[in-house]
This record gives sequence, structure tokens and C-alpha cells, in this order.
Amino acid sequence: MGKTAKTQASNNPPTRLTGAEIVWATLEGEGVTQVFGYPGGAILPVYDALRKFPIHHTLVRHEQGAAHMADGYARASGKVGVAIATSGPGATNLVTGIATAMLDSIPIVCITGNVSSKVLGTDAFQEVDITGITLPVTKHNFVISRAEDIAPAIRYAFQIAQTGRPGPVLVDITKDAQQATADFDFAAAKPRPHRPHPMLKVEEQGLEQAAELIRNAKRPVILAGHGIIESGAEKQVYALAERAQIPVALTLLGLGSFPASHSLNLGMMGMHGESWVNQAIQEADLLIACGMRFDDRVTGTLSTYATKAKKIHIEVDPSEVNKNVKVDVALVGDVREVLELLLPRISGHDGSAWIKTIEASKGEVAVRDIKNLPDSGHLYAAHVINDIWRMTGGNAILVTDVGQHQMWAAQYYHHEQPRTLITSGGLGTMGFALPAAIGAKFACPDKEVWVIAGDGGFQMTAAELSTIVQEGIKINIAIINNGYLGMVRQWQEFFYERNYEATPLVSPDFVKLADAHGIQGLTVRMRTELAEAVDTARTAPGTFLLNFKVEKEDSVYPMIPAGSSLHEMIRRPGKD
Ligand SMILES: Cc1cc2nc3c(=O)[nH]c(=O)nc-3n(C[C@H](O)[C@H](O)[C@H](O)COP(=O)(O)OP(=O)(O)OC[C@H]3O[C@@H](n4cnc5c(N)ncnc54)[C@H](O)[C@@H]3O)c2cc1C
Ligand SMILES: Cc1ncc(C[n+]2csc(CCOP(=O)(O)OP(=O)(O)O)c2C)c(N)n1
Ligand SMILES: [Mg+2]
Repeated sequence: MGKTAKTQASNNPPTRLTGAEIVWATLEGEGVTQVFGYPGGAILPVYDALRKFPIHHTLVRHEQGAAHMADGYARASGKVGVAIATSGPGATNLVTGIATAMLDSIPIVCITGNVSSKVLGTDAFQEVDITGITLPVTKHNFVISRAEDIAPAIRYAFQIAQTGRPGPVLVDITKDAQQATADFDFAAAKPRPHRPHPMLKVEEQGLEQAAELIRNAKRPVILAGHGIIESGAEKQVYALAERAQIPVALTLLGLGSFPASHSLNLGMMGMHGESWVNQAIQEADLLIACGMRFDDRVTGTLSTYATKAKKIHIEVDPSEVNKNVKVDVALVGDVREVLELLLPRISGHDGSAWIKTIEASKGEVAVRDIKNLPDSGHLYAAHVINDIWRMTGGNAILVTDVGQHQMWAAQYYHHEQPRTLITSGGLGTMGFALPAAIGAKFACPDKEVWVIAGDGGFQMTAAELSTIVQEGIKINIAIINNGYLGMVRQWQEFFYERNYEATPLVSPDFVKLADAHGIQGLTVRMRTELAEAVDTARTAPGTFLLNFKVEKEDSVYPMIPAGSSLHEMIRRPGKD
């Protein structure tokens, strides 16, 4: 539908349309078939015109949900997600979702209505300066007050959202611009070709230096980040790893960019990464960072980070280069394109000694792993997530919320494919999972979608259960119910003398809550009930909620305390 619509829109001679109709016609021309939004006075002309266009609108229950749905849609599909809201409170409710997309470089376009241009700046009813408010959390934003400017602005917004380092763009359209008429010519509204940043030039010299470092390295590690998925560079990273026999460590947002089952895949790095991964990074003599930004959750304290290693950084955003970690060679460009240029310079390499060293460092740690502890009958989040992984064959799209369960999801669900883990990394936004999963389901209707949420975060956006019902979609929901704001409780346990202030959490009976929405559910307390419950959820025709009452005071291990070095890990207390 999108493609046909695009051709029609581009070939049509200019047509006289209202600004509101231009909004939809331009979205249709951009190939949009699905949007998420919530109406109100300042955007009503746009809603009134929707019936004339082949675009499905999902009514959310809170505008934050619309932004997260657009975000989940974008992460699952690789396309631009679209959210719509009215002025004032509608627009401000979007902000957390926009910031979430900004911190993780997700391409979304948000369209807000605003008061008429004649009263802009007068504190008119439901007027806020949403472009001012979102300036630091958008890649770009616009206020549009003339109907003829709408199509060029929206087309430009799509270009900005997707090019270079992706990100959110907001287009704020005054009500009089929506009501006025203008000629609509989709083709003529095309933005000027994107002018790449002058630094985006991969020099021959840099490529040769990088190749030389790779050829000479004895203990290299590839740091695989989210940029690989955004670029579609999985094949090139795979080729580099295999050709030069380089082990691959992944960031949280990079999980899925390199198959978990591959023998060169080390697992996740950073604060809650496996100890052998962080140890390998600390011992490495070369780090090849691909589409990752050396976040502080990844590096720990910078002064002791990978001091023995030379560093190559392949990164599309010049401002990320040398921002946190000083590098020896910067290859500024799209990671797929850069690796295409680099690969012919890399030949076979024997990495077996280094790989053996890393393997040897795994053994002792594995016995402390919860998965390998004797089964006491208690339910641990790790068991739940590991069983969901096993039973879905690792083929589901997992959408997590933020907290302990998020880290266990990263540790115990193993991703073979990109775009199968959807999680808020940079902003760490509680309430993300349920709406983002709805977006992901719209993007991939044939995929099995699982929400993994904490009892705290789930309550932040639980109202979107109604959206699920109204849309008749199927999602499986696993609430990891530990009765606490668990991740904060863990910090209180480790660093605040177990002063559990404001972290014990009373929740509704989640199964009754689901029932009130017309959604089936089950509470699971015992390990022995786990597999059958997961099976019941998977085979149920509609959305199903599983309320897992897990061990209350379990902690995520290993953990590097904030501001410590990568090798200063707190490990799960062992029997030794
Ligand atoms: C509770 C909690 C705990 C966490 N613990 C960990 C942890 O233990 N380990 C961990 O890894 N993370 C952890 N995180 C996540 C962490 O905060 C960061 O979000 C994450 O590390 C960022 O990963 P990234 O750099 O790969 O992705 P992003 O932040 O998305 O950065 C991607 C980079 O790739 C670049 N890029 C984008 N497109 C391209 C392209 N086409 N070509 C080249 N470059 C491109 C971007 O410019 C950017 O610099 C945690 C988050 C939370 C909420
Ligand atoms: C909107 C928001 N508020 C506060 C936080 C701080 N925070 C991070 S994790 C966490 C606890 C999450 O609790 P829960 O959802 O129950 O998940 P658990 O850690 O127990 O698995 C909190 C409060 C946050 N990340 N996001
Ligand atoms: Mg909890």
C-alpha cells in the first residue's frame, strides 16, 4: 500500500488541499501506513481529514505511549515511526518518549497541533512552546504556520530522522495552517539532497592504519553496538570477525547484531556484562568499536578503561569520536560502508591462543550463574526469561522495560537476529515496554512479541492494555513481579546499607487488572508451573498476561559499581 501510494502521490499534478489533508498526503507519500496518536482541539482538523487516507491510526491512552509505540515500530522495522498529538498537554506528554528515542538514536517523526498563528505567544488555551521544550531532545524541530510549508517540512523531517545518526524530529503545525488550503505536490516538496558532514570522509590513510592495527593485534576485540543494526552492517561485522578470528563483545543495544550462538560471541559488555567480556576488554591490545558510543555503563571509569588497547572507532557521528574514549584511528562514516572498504585489506588470522585465554576465564564464573544453581523450587527471574528464550527458540521480539528484569533479559535471552531486542538503553525509561511492544507488533504482525516488564514500570503505562484490546492484537506479557523497584532496591542493598526507602511496591492483582480489560492472565509462583504457563500464553489466541511472583531480593550480577573500573566487579556470592 505504501509504495503504490507513494507513486501516486509523486506523480499527481499539484492538487489544492487543506493543510490537514497535506499532512496525511505527505505521510502517505513517505510510505507511512500506521501512526499512533491522541486527538485534541489544536489537531482536530488533521483528525477530521484522516478518513480520506489509507493510514491506520492507533488511539493510545497517553501520548507518552504514542511516542514509545512509534519508537518500537521504528526499532522493529527499521522504518520511521510516527506519533501525533494535540497542543499543550498532548505535546508535553510526548516528551519522555521523544527523549527516549533521542538517547538511543531512533528515527521517529512527531506531529503536534498548536494554537493558531495569530495567538501564538499569548498563552492561548493549551499553548506551549513545544519546539522550545523539545529542542534538546530532538534532532531537529519546526513550527509551521502556513499550509504550503507543511509538505516540505514533513518530508524534510523524514530525511533528517533517517540520515546519518538517526533521531526524533518534531513538526508543530498551527491550527490555521491545518485549516488553510495550498497546492500539494509531493515531488516538489522533496528536500535538497542530504549534505553529508564534511568529516564524513573515510581517508585511505585511516583505512590502512586500521588494517595494520588489525593485522598486528594479538588480543583484538570487536565492540559491536547499536549502529551496526541501524546501518544494516551485520554481514560485514560477521565477515570481519570470522576472517580475522576476532571475538565480539556487544553493548546492550548491540545485542542481536552478531549471533549469540556464534563461537566468537562473548556476550554483553559493561556494568552488568559477563565478567569474562569485561576482562577480555581490559586485557585486549586492540578494540574495534563499531557503531557504539562508549557509554559510561560500558566503560566504567575512563581512566582505567582498556589501557593496554589501541582503539579504532567506526562511527557516523563525528561528535562521538574522542568524546569519551580517545581513539587511535577514527573512521567516520556509516559502519557498513566503512567495513566494506576495510574488509578487502583484512586476511586470515590465527586468533586461537587469545580465544583460548578468554574461554579459560569463563569456567569459574559459570558455577555462580543462577541458571546453574540447584533448583530450590523458588522462581527466579533468570529462570523465567531463560525458559521464554528456550520455548520461543530465541525467535521472538523481546521488548523490555527498565530495571533488574531488563538486565536479566539481556543476560538470559540470547538473540540471533537484529531488531529482536527492543529496550530503552540511554534514557532507561520505565513504562517503555508495553507501548513499544504494541509498536513492534504493528511493525511485525507475524512475529511473536513478548513484553518483559517489572511490577513498577508496568504500572507506568498499563493503561495501554486498553489500546491492545481496541486494536485486537496479540502480545505476550511477562511481569517479573518482585514486589520492589528492584534495581533501585539493589543499589540500596549494595550502597545504602539496605535502607529500602520508597522501593517496596504495592501492586494491583495484575491478573484481575488484565481481566478488567478483557485480557486473560495467570499468576505463576513455582518453577514447576513455568513452562506450562509460557505455553498457555503462547498458544492463547489473544494477548495473555503472566504475573511471575519471583524471588523478592534477588540481585543482578555481575555488577560494576558506577564510577568503578571494569575489573572491579561485584559477583554473585558463591559457595566458596
Ligand atoms: C539499567 C541499565 C543498565 C545498563 N547496563 C548496561 C550494560 O551493562 N552494558 C551495556 O552495554 N549497556 C548497558 N545499558 C545501556 C547503556 O546505557 C547504553 O544505552 C548502551 O550501552 C548504548 O549502546 P550503543 O552505544 O551500542 O548504542 P547507542 O547509544 O544507540 O549508540 C549508537 C552509536 O552508533 C552510532 N551510529 C548510528 N548509526 C550508525 C551508522 N549507520 N554507522 C556508524 N555508526 C552509527 C551513533 O552515532 C552512536 O554513537 C544499561 C541501561 C540501563 C537502563
Ligand atoms: C521513569 C523512570 N523513573 C525512575 C527510574 C529509576 N529506576 C530505574 S530502575 C527502577 C526500578 C524498576 O522497578 P521495576 O519496574 O519493578 O523493575 P525491577 O527492577 O524490579 O525488575 C527505577 C525506579 C527510571 N529508570 N525511569
Ligand atoms: Mg520490581
